[in-house]
Amino acid sequence: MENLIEIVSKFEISEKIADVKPMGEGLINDTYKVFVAGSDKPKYVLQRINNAIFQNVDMLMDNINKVTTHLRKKGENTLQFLPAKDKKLYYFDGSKYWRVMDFVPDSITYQAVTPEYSYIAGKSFGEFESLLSDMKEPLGEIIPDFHNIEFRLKQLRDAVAKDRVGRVKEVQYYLDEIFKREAQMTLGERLYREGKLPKRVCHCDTKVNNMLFDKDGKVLCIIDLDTVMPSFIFSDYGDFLRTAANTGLEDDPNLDNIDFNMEIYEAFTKGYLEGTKDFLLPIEKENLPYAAMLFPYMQTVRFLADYINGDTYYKIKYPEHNLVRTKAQWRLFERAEAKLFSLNF
Ligand code: GN1
Ligand code: MG
Repeated sequence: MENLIEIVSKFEISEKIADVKPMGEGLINDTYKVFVAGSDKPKYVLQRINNAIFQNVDMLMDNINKVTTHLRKKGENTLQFLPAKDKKLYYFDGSKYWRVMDFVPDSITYQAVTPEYSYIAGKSFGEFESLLSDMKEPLGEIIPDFHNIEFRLKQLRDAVAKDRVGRVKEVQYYLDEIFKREAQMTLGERLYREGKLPKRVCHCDTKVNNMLFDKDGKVLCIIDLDTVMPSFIFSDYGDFLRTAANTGLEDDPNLDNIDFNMEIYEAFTKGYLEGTKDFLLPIEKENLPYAAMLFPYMQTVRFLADYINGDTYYKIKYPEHNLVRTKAQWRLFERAEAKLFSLNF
């Protein structure tokens, strides 16, 4: 394993680095907290950027820099990255890419929220989109077609056709159920092609744990800005509910734990509509129930494709992990569908 203290020393930091410890639960990057001499609280966050997934690290950090600069100009709290000694916002050690940002002091993350916090989160993510709606400089599409469900279904079909590790036969039930819903679930892309649905600058990874709160429930900062890019607002609305309205875990092995919590859904929607009232179009508003169904659906497709491909994308903790995730996301989709389908279709 690389010497993490040495890596941190490649950045513009004057203090003496005392320790580096693992942090967080992300499925893509590796994250660590950095301690400096004389304090028992973390001072910085070190991240190894997964550059199999984020292949254009210059574009990645350039996007993030544009977003944080824009937010900071408006007086918002946002992530602060430190330059490396060569002034770049990342350090390349010859095989891996690293970045360092300030640790946001006295911040708390949650894996689950109450309706009250869900309302606050809805408002904050709505306002986040609103604050970014007047960005002049275009952002690069860091992962092309990231939330394009037609593309994700195509990737699933390709995975099935190759059946690289012989897993297709055991997941046929899920494949049938997924493709049965294809026409409804690709609605967003059709509306886009018809010119009825816009793309806006979105966060695109609005999981519950990507928001830092203070101890009084105020939102301190929205984090994990890697995927900020143009998308349908459905991305931010739907992906938050995918994690927040789930009464179980994203990878819950006990499907009985999983339900779609309508109280969280309603509180979040209320906050989101308030945060976006300046710009949200009727077509976007009308299709919010669709968005809440789309994200558990899309995540099922993505976990299942990765399982069939032999686990090449998401970090896994045990061999069946992506299958367990697939089943858990599908159960969440079914619950959301049962409660929301008639509101939209
Ligand atoms: C990934 O790395 P993390 O956990 O923030 C993924 C999201 C998925 C999520 C599923 C770049 O996010 O799109 O929704 O896992 N990020 C990328 O938990 O693929
Ligand atoms: Mg994340």
